[in-house]
Amino acid sequence: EYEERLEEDVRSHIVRNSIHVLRMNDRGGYTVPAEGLYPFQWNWDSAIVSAGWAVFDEERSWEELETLFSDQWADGMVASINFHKFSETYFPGPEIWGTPEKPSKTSGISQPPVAAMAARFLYEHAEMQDLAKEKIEVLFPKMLAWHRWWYKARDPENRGVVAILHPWESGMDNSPAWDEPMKFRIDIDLPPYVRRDLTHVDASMRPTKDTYDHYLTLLYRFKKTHFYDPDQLYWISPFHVTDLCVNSILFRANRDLRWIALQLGKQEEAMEIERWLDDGFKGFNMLWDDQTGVYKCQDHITGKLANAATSAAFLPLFAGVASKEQAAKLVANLERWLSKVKYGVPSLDPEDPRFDQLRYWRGPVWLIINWMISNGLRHYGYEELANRIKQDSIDLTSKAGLREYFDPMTGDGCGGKQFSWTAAMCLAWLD
Ligand code: 9WN
Repeated sequence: EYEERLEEDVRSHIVRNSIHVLRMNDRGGYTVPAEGLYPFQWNWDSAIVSAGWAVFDEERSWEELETLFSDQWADGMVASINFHKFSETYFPGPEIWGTPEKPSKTSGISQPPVAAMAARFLYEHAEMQDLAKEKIEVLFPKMLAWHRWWYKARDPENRGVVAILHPWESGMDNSPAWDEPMKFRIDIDLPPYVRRDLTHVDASMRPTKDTYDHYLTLLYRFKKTHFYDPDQLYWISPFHVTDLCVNSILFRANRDLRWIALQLGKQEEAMEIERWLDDGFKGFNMLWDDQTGVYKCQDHITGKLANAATSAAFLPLFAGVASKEQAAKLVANLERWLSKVKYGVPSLDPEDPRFDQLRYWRGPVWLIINWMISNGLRHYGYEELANRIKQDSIDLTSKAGLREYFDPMTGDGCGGKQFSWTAAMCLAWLD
């Protein structure tokens, strides 16, 4: 009984601390992912964080999404980063991105489209229902325009699945799934640069210099292409990948957007979204690797599936796009992975020789991914496994606090501290 009380005390402390972290990272209408390390508004962070705000301040939670869409591009894109206020603590900032406005308001690429999922969450949990209705009506056409952008700018060949043109677009920046597609040549005239991330976080946890050179080669090439003209980037990018994270989130977000459309009586729009879902089912079939029983990202340039199984392999469960048979195979793999680590879900198969328990997206655990996988497992009827992942997430945050990500072997916290999306997950999922 004493232990139970102790556990309760720890959790109520975490809930209070999570509220404190969101308030501390609030910059007025938007929340930064972490003080210093990430001083701007990041796209998918912000959408996830709005669900955290919803638990204790509904008005503020809608404001988070409104601010995210305030710098939406004319063609519908919502950029990966919105630079509302000046900061020198992050590289590359607005002066490097150099998107058309002066000074640049945003980066020139996008990030996983979580917003429609978040908007549905806010709407369904709303106590202030009139406010929710008013807000969602304004947000709906903006979210629809963003989803349309994904298909127009990132799937002009109508494959049913969209491409990412930069690892930063996936949100899983340093994934081993990009090792092969990142083998293009670095520009020889790449301007010298100073990384700022290494002043905040140990180099062993971050991408290498060679990886950064590749990131920047892409950035400068895109900038040279009529300032990130999305209609051209698809055809000129040397990095061209069908990513499971973006596509699973887009598929799930399409379901939620369709649900919202029907709430608002928008039949025609709902049918348009329905077609994306139908095509998505077909597109995902290309990403299934039957031999190993997992989904894989695909290099669109060579047509090959990635030679790495990452935690994104399980996200089609969250999308609800996997068949029952595929789900059973995914679960068998997930169980094997979990038997090799103390805390799930590692971001790479622990038996992969590249597995690195500390380095960005090459081994560590992220709570937002745990939430998506656990949610997907529940949907397919794997309650026990879903609970194990939830319990691991509770144990990790009880032990290490609100860190950016966690070591799957020791449970130690890694990367940034007082991290907004981890706080949001503690409020919206774990409490
Ligand atoms: C680049 C903010 C972001 C997350 C990404 C994560 C990391 C940025 C970086 O931080 O990416 O966008 O500089 O490393 O990989 O998922 O949105 O938390």
